[in-house]
Amino acid sequence: SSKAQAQAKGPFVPAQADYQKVYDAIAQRLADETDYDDGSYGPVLVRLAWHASGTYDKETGTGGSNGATMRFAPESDHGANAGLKAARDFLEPIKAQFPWISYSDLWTLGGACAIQELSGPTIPWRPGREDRDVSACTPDGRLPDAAKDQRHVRDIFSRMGFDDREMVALIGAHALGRCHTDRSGYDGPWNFSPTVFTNEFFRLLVEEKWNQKKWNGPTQFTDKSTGTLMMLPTDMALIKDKNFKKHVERYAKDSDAFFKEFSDVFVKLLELGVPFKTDERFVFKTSDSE
Ligand code: HIF
Repeated sequence: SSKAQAQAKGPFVPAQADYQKVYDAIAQRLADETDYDDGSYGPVLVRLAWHASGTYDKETGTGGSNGATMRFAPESDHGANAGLKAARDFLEPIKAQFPWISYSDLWTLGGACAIQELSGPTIPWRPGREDRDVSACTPDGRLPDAAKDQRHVRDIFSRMGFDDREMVALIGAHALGRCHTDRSGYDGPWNFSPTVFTNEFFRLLVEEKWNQKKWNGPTQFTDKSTGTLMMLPTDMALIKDKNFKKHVERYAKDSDAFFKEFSDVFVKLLELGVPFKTDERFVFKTSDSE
């Protein structure tokens, strides 16, 4: 029919199955490329998705994952983004394989995929971000400074539109990955399974005794039992502040509540400021369910 012909000639409109192919390609590359850090690029992909999104400012509507402006200096050179080239480069072969996907969709899909592949909750994901040019780069200073306290955590995350409960849920993602002295100056992982998404961050925060680390680096905290784990000053702020602490205690005891509330707030983070044309979110199958 003429309708079918018009559709055939029109631009390629990807469907859920096409995005699942992108998910599968990222998951496969995660499984293949184990010679990195603790054996997975997953944590740094989560960090890329978050730093792409966490520049959002609700007052001006600027920043957020739409645009993928971290491809460009000055944003790529902002101190907070040190080390994220590893994540951007990891995704380049995926972009080459699926040139129709925008970088901004790809980076956020990469974060959602990593969380799911590292045994975390399902992260329903929505397409529709469009890449923007260097003029859309956000100013330095929008991402949090780990050396600061609860006031700063509240300032930064309320600028994005999150409440206390959502802030605590989000920060549970520090169960994943580690700090690198050549990136942030901090050193070490938050728990013993940095490539598995768990509520361990919260359990350790309440159950361990955390002492200031004696070293020449920036102020960070270390667990009394083994001296091998770490907490940032902003992580410690979650137990210094009683409104934060009640959620830390709840998530430490109730992994299901953490998974559910984390998923909701991470979905919200990845969508901040994006002018979506569709309400439909896709739930991707993980590699072990296929
Ligand atoms: Fe992180 N975060 N984050 N973070 N982050 C680091 C690493 C990771 C903050 C600081 C740091 C979130 C919030 C905050 C991840 C994910 C998320 C590092 C170490 C620092 C300093 C970087 C390095 O040296 O490589 C601060 C101050 C935050 C606000 C309190 C989010 C909630 C937890 C939003 C989030 O999702 C991940 C994953 C990593 C590990 C990266 C890696 O390469 O392993």
